[in-house]
Amino acid sequence: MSDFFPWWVVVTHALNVMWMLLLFRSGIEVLSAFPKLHWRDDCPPGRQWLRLSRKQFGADSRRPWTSLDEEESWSPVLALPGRKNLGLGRHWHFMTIQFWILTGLVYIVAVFATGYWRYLVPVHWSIVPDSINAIGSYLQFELPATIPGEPFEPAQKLAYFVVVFLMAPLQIATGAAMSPSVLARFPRYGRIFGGKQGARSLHFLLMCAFAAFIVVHVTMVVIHGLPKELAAIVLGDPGGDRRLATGIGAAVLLAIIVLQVVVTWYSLRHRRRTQRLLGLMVDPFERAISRRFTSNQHYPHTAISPYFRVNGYPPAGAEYERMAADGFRDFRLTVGGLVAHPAAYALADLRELGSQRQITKHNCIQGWTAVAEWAGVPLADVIAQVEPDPRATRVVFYAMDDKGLTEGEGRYGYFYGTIPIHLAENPQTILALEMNGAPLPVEHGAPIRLRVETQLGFKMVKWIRAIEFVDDVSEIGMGMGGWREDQQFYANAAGI
Ligand SMILES: Nc1nc2c(c(=O)[nH]1)N[C@H]1C(S)=C(S)[C@@H](COP(=O)(O)O)O[C@H]1N2
Ligand SMILES: [Mo]
Repeated sequence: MSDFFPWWVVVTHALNVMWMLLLFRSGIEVLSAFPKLHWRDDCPPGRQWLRLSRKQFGADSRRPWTSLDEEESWSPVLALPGRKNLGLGRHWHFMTIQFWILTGLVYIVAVFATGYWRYLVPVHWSIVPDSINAIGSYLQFELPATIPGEPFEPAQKLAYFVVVFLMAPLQIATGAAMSPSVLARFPRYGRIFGGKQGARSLHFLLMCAFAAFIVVHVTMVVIHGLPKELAAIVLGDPGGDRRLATGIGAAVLLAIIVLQVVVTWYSLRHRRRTQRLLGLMVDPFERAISRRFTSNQHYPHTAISPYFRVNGYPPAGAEYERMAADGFRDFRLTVGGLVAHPAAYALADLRELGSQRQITKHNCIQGWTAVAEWAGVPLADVIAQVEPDPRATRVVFYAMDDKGLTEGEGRYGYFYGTIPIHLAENPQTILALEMNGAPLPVEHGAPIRLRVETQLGFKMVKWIRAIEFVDDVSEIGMGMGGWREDQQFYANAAGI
């Protein structure tokens, strides 16, 4: 094998092609859920810097809309799996990222262990003028000379350096800066990239840069003489049998494309099974960070967003309207299940139990964010009063909105959500009764909504009517631990 194309470069390249395709396509699926890019974490409607959707919603829209209306259905050719499957797209993204990072680590270790790094890491600023000269040569349809004793010309070396040592780590760092658990625990880390939306925009731009690099990279390989380069890449030997090399290269590419088709088809055809299978790999990872990180958010009043999107239409029906009209005077929140002291609380009882105020950032799974001040009862205070049985592992929140009536799209049933006990005891987990200093508005969950500040928004059930402590959620709804998990195949762990 040649010194310049050792076998591990070849193998990590093949794996990387597969991972990158999965990451691009699942990332595009995630983008389709909120096909807009902002620089500010307020995400003012209509003020995005990029909109990949024809639909327009304004803050002053006359017709009520919720953020799920902004979601687009993109083709399974482009997106994995396509057709409004954010939950599954995220599963694929988070499954693949683990393998992509692992492959990258193996590559980096090999690069340094073998001394190959000398071909990738420029050690002198002269690489910059040399690269400009090399690009000049290409523009005159000439191939620039490689650096003496090295396989690459200067522009090539610089590009590889930027991709491997700058873009890849930045892509991982901006990815982490979108996790609500990470942002809740380390708000300062989020600020490095200009907040969640800054990280999201950079993550998108880096994806475009990766795509551009791949196009140029492949074009260059073709320009440099495809059969020879293929022999060098596939067989690790530029002098090897070119027909064999072309055959193997084509077979590997075909296998990768077939795999894309199969996983896309399978994901669309067997959504529940895909959710469960990928969940086995993704959930433990998500759970680990949700468990370890407690929310430590204290935004100033000036950070409060002028506009806070709504997700989910309010409960339909006369009963709810009547309660809302008299300020929920007769409303009772029932708390029961595996507890020593089941209770029914009027709003005034809850207010007496305890009170806490917090200014925090909301992270909807679709991608938008907004900051508000919430006030209410720490869930820990309710727990202290009802005394859950040691068998109780999860808390269920039952809501008053029947999604079959309010949303359609073939989905049905009352909204509900569950969280593990340790999240319920998180210091910033509260039953919110107020938003921005006023009683909770109807669209944001009146009279009571949950705030779990390390989690994605879909966990924070609005319009709560009852709370139950349980040891098992498999008998509730479709058994996946929440309405969006049941109906939209979201992961139950929502820390990223
Ligand atoms: N009962 C109920 N709670 C819900 C939802 C819903 O549709 N019904 N949507 C969830 C989602 S996906 C998000 S992002 C937040 C949105 O909260 P907001 O409408 O106050 O912005 O509420 C969550 N809680
Ligand atoms: Mo959401």
